[in-house]
Amino acid sequence: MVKNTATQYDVAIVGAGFAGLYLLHRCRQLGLRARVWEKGAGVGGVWYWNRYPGARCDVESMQYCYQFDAELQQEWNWSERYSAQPEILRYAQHVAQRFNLLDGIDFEHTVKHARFDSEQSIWTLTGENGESLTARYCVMATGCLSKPNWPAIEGYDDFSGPVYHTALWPHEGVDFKGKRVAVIGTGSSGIQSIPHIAVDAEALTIFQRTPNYSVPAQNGPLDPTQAATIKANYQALRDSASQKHNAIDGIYSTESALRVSSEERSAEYEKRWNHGGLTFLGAYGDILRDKKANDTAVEFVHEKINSIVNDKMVAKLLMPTNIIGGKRMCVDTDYYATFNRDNVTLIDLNSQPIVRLYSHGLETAITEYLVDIIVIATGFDAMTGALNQMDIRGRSGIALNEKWQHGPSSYLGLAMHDYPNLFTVTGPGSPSVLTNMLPSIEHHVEWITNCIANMKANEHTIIEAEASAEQAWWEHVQEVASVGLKQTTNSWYTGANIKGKPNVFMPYNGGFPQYCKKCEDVVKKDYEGFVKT
Ligand code: N01
Repeated sequence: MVKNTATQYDVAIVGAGFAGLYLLHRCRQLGLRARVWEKGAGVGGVWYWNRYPGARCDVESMQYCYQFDAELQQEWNWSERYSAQPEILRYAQHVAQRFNLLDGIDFEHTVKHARFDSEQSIWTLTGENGESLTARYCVMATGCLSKPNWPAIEGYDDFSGPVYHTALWPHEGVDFKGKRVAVIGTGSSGIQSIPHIAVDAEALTIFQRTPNYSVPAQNGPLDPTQAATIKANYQALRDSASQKHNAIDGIYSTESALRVSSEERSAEYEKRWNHGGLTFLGAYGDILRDKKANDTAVEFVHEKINSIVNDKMVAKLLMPTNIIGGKRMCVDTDYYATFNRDNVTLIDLNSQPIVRLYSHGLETAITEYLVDIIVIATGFDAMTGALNQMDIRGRSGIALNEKWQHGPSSYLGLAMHDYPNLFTVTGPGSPSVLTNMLPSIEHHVEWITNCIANMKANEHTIIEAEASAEQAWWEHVQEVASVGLKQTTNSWYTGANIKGKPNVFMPYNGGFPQYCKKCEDVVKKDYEGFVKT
């Protein structure tokens, strides 16, 4: 018999990652009754699932954490400049406990359908387990990178060894000692895991389709004096970050790479390479605007790869030829140096595509590779994947994935016309993945919960984005995306990594400050672009 535990809540929240946790806390602070459904058996979202060796954040720990609670900010101590996954997961677990959130979450609850009943103005979530949850509002806190992308390779069932996706890593870990391992994919997940697997495995073969740009993290223990200095004036760091295009504090030059001498430019790139991290691209203001400026950064990174990797044929294969910063740049520890190890081999899939998996390994167009373990590091169906895999139906009963069949559209990345009382945290059309996710999440959570509280206070029951507002915003998202070089590269930002996915630049590239200002203006004008009843 199907168990029906239908209960009336103000807010149904899907996902218990950083967005879902803060949503639940904020709802409770505002006196809203909320319930979270989470697919995993614990909190942490992306940090719950992505447990592969070497997984760590590419935004510095002192910035990649919540700022909504001053005491939490002061009491938590990060051990490294860039935290590793286990520590970030412990932080999420700490937050859940500290704010007594666990009793508001149903774990191992995967949403199958979400339906809006126009007559009663109620959302009903139905789980894969047959349970249901009803609420006036529904907030999708399902993450931008949460639906793993499995490459369409023949023969998964034929392979006799284990196959692990980096985004679905076993909790007990994987023992690579004495094993022959294949890694498919050289994005951030591959680039972070490869140096670790190489140390343990007997032999590691890396199957690369496209090389990626990676800069060293220059990670290390977090200097306690530096952490104390930040904590003494945390707000200044947060305020400064909120004024940055990507919501990450750092030094970003507005100068042109082409207006300085090549010696000066090299010195600047060298300084940033040695400093480590994503702010490498902040060396000049036109790297992502002008191809010639971009070429100067490309040349520098190519030279670095060439200087690190001993085998010059391998070095050449590792040099990306597309623009730098088109795809999300990777931040690594010892990635390029790993190719100097005797037990590591790089295979270029352009010259020998994978044909199939067979019982003892991988077969390419040229030969067979005997392996014991296969690691799939092929990324995600980003931004829309997690939403589209649920059957979400709004006022007129049209499924969201049908509305989005030619690409997503939204109003502010927060709401969609025809889906009243439904909100998305860091949805397509918001800065999300182009920013530090934590401040973007906090911004959305506060905007959404304030909106719901405002609705209740004014005795409204329905809020829905106007079709015209959604269209105008989406045109703006595309207009902003068309400026500069970023959209010229095929990437998961554009959906190009998923076969058949519409090619649309999904995140908002107008910058975090401009975006926040727009959201603030909408509220000031009594939720301009929304209809409330
Ligand atoms: O995924 P990706 P990811 N056969 O899509 C290759 C975040 N993240 O999981 O470029 C063979 O970047 C594909 O090749 P190609 C971060 O935002 C953050 O690594 O399509 N290869 C590519 O090399 C990041 O950007 C951290 O030709 C195939 C790779 O697989 C995002 O997640 C850590 C293939 C996929 O790279 C995604 O990163 C990890 C096929 N059929 C992730 N299909 C941090 O540092 C795909 N590939 C916080």
